[in-house]
Amino acid sequence: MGVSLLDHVWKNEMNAELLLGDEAVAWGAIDAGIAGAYSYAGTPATEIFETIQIVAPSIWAHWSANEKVAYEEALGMSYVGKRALVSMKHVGLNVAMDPFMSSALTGVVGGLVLAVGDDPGMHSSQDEQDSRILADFAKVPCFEPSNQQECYEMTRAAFTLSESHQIPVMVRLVTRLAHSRGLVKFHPDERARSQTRLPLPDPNDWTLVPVNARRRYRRLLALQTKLESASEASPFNVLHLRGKRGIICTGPGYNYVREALGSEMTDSLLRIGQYPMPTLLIQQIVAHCDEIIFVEEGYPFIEKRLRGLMGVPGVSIRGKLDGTLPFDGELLPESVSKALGAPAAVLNDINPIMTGRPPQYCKGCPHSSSMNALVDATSAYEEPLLFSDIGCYALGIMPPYRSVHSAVEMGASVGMAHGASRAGAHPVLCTIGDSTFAHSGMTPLLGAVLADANITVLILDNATTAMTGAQDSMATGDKLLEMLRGLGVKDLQVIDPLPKNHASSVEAIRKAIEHEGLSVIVAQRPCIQIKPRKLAMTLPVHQGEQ
Ligand SMILES: Cc1ncc(C[n+]2csc(CCOP(=O)(O)OP(=O)(O)O)c2C)c(N)n1
Repeated sequence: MGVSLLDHVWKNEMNAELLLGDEAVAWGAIDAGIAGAYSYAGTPATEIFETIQIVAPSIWAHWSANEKVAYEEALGMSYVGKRALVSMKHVGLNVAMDPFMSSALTGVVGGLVLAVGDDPGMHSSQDEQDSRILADFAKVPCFEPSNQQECYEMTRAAFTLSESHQIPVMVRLVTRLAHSRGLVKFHPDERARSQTRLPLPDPNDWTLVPVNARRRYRRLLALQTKLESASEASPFNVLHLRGKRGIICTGPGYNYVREALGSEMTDSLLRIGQYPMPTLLIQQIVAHCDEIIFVEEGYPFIEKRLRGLMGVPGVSIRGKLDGTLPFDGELLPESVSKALGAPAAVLNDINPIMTGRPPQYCKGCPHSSSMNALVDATSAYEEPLLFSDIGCYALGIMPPYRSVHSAVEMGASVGMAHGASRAGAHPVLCTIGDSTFAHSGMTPLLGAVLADANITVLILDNATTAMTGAQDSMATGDKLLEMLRGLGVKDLQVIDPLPKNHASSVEAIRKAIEHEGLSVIVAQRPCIQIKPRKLAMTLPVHQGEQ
């Protein structure tokens, strides 16, 4: 991510910049007057937070330990009447679901906007999810931009809606939009908002003991009609009644429809950018048409609702559920063109000159030495179990290492190792990075310490969150060793994962395996990418910004 010279030229001449979707969300939040930004890194949402960190130093923006903590910190800021943005990738919202759900009941004071980056096609994720469903599940409104300008506008609108209805609001974007650039015009009229502070709320509204929670849940339910009216009237939900074929599209799907059919489109079109779903608009297009095609990025969220169990008599409903569009992966211009019976989209013929290259450790990566030591230390055993986690080290699944047997979700390795050892497996080892350990490895380790589980935990401390672009890590160096001792770890060794230390690293791992009970080894050596990244982060600050 960076602020290019070109961006500055645009901004100076037209009060506009060429921005990534992520950057546009960040600017929308800055211009809405946030006092704080909270996040834990995760593609494709990382640059939202990083932009705020770089361009707006007066806004509180420090990485949080994980997404749940990020959400709670943002909620605390909202409680005292200031606006806050919290951003994360889709699986991060799984981690933050608990405070997210409860915050729909407490409500908010200062506007609270949750920006979520979904990753259809799994460019950089362990699964595919559609966060609109989680907004619906929590009964909170959601905005879904189609382009970078809307990323900016909708983020601002989300803050207004959040404060006027005292409810958290989601902005959902997808990788294709988060990581591509478009021209964004600014209108920074609300920035002074961060100076003002709204009055504190009634503690009874925020203390979710059953008697209060029931009352607050009824309030949330009563709010739904108002939120639906806001969607019906939203400038982001646009209906054009024309031909008897109707298209209902959302997010970048709208761009592909426009590209396939051109601006002289004869079909009826409903473009949805604000939820809860605008039922009346949907009813109108369905009553007008005898065929509806859904072009949604993600799950067939609206399509499924409309189809229900029985369908709509007299109206053919097409989309992902009948195979008109593929269920998995991203929408593509060519699949949308095909679904609409339009000429195939012209594709940039770039693929033939790009050679496929499997991911691999960087030259000199300390994880590579750790994995080599792990392989040699366990080679004498018939069936060593090598659980791992999410981070660069998961590349140990590749040859020549083959030293990763699982990478399920952040923090899973320690608990899985503990579970497997209880079933009698031996030896059981796990590898986990320093950032992942801080995110969600400490609590399972606490359980393993208390039970003295017969496992070896190898913490690969490269002093950063390398996989997502080298963000700061909270559990590194001596601090990490102190934390481990504080958690009660007794058998603790430190190794320096360099090729020249291979023999002593192997010896340390063997010793840990032979130790009856829990052993922890910390492999301490900074990621070789840290230095270039830190330089890139010192890019010039946007002119005239806070
Ligand atoms: C819940 C969740 N949040 C964020 C991510 C994105 N992510 C993948 S790995 C990772 C952390 C990697 O850091 P670390 O464990 O220190 O390993 P490294 O890459 O530095 O080797 C992050 C933030 C994710 N996959 N899941």
